[in-house]
Amino acid sequence: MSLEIQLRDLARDVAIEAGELAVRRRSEGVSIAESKSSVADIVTEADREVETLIRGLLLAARPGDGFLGEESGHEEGTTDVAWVVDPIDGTVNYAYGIPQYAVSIAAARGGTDPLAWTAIAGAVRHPAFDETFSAARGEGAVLDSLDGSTRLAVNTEFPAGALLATGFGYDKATHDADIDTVRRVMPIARDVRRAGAAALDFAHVAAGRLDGYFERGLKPWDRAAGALIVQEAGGRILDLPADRHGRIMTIAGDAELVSRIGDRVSGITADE
Ligand code: LIP
Repeated sequence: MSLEIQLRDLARDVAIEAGELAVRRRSEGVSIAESKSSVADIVTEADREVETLIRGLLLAARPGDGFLGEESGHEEGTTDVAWVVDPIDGTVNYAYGIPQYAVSIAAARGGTDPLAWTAIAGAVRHPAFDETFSAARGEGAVLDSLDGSTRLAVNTEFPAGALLATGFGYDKATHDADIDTVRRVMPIARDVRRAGAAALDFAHVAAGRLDGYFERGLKPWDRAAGALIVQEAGGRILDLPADRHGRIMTIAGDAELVSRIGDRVSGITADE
């Protein structure tokens, strides 16, 4: 069994166990531990507890691996594998009781700078729906659910326009620019969804439930697993240069659609 498949299976198993803890804590009531970049950017006690569980399980299975978690930061390892983890992606949904949140776990390679890492395996667990999306580089992407295991493929045909997802950052100062981006992209969309969890947006693009996704300012843990799953489902990930707020635009989906969205976001295509 290849290393990529071993890492995928480990990520999947740990994400399932972590998701069960997140669901239990949600049913017991959620407490906000603190705000981070802004009063809207919250972390719950469950975020921290779930990340601690994930870290413990991964490093027990693979001592010496590196770790980058949204809540605990970066710890360099002694192997050439590092884990990139968002314990609860969609934290605001989780805090409000909206069942659109995911556990995102990716295994990456690439030295000491997390921004240079390349994901080689990953899993996105949607515990409220009992769905696990996963991929190993070069091995395709799959969805495991009550319906069994299904290979994933991005949509390539959208005659009525593309069903797109996007998201907005916690910094209110960036919202005008984000709304302007949506306006630029709308001529090629049939509609837009804003579900509040990047990892699920990527996973749903890979599963063909969305045609494309774009968002500025994603963190490595928001995107590491989901972007690989899109790529292994035949899609493309395009990163555009940072805007005046220092936020890179990430676009996911069928290669031709991604290029069209990128042209509009960049202002290359005039508004119709
Ligand atoms: C969230 C992302 C979402 C984005 C939110 C936030 P978090 O991550 O998944 O796509 O729009 O602003 O960044 O904070 O829930 O881990």
